[in-house]
Amino acid sequence: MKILHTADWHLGKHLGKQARLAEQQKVLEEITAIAAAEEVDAVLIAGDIFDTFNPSIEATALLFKTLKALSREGACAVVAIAGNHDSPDRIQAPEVLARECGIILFGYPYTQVQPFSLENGLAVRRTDKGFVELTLPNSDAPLRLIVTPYANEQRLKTYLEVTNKEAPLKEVLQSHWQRLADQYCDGAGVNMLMAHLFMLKKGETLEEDLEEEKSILYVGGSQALFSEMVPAQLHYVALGHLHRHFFVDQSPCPIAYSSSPLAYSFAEANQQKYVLLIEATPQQPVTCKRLPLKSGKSLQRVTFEEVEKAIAWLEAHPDTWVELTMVSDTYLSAKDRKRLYKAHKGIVSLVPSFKEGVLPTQNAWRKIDLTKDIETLFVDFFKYKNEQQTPNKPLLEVFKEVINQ
Ligand SMILES: [Mn+2]
Repeated sequence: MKILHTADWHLGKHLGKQARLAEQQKVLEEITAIAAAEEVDAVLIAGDIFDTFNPSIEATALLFKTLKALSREGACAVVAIAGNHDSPDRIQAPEVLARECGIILFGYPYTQVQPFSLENGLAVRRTDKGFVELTLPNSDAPLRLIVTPYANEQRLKTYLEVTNKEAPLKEVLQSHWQRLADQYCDGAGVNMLMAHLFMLKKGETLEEDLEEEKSILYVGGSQALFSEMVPAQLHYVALGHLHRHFFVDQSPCPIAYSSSPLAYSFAEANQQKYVLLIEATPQQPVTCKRLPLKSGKSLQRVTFEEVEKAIAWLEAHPDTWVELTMVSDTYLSAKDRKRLYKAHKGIVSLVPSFKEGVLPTQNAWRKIDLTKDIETLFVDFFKYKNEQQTPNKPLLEVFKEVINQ
């Protein structure tokens, strides 16, 4: 059987103030075309489907349209799980309608879907909390999926009914996965795990991106888990969370991050994005093919001293997102700012920087005015940390709530 693995779509995500929905639509069409051309039997979407808990109608419509297209009228099973950016309820709510198309949605690690079968032969026969066994129309062997959407440590332990709250998350998840694997994953089928979490090979660390990814790695106490926790019965582990493609380990089976379909921050500017195509047969090692994605604008960080040279570069590279740094020994005039913005529609941020010697350091220039009220300071900090994106209303409400306590 053929399985397509993708993750981290982040539908509705902005880069600074710039919307990416048009690019997202294009790249999802590209992924849908690949899935159709390869006639895959199942598509696994490993979390962070939306970028926020309250996605727009446009982002939601794009998701539903894409899931429907991927399912090819039920010829292909589509399984999607919630990531840390998703509202689990929102991901799971359309489940009853989705299953009519062979689409299965998991909001929580303890979600148990109801068995069903479609006329063409696609069926869910055995289910458990965080587990589903699929019968696929064009495959003799069943596909067993252990499914772990994102949840923070406390919730995960509550869901899994762990009585010892001090037990390390690693042990809790490992025994949960092992129990499901021992109960359902025998040699008669293809057995996989899909999860939204941070996993590494023991003894290895992330080589790069750490600064940019730190915020998503440690939020909610979801510390790194290790590949040694993966049950030996599995053929493949489809991960989401980190936006760069890599194989975490080849043991006990290939364990991979597929990558996000688009570069979503300047730290990802030079990453080739992929979907992964897995061919699997019971009791055989899988083969994994990386299929590079071509859609999406490139992201470029550039630095200039002269406004004229910057404008010439901008005009020569219209189809990119740009972080432009202008180095000068004086402030950038309003007139020059206007000319730069006029020369290019994709400037995400324009960073004024002083020549060395003019001011001691850039940090000195970026002085924080502590006379401002706490909410303004929070907004400034949030923008600084999130590429100039302003915090949304729900987040501000939570912030106020916390401050008031
Ligand atoms: Mn994530």
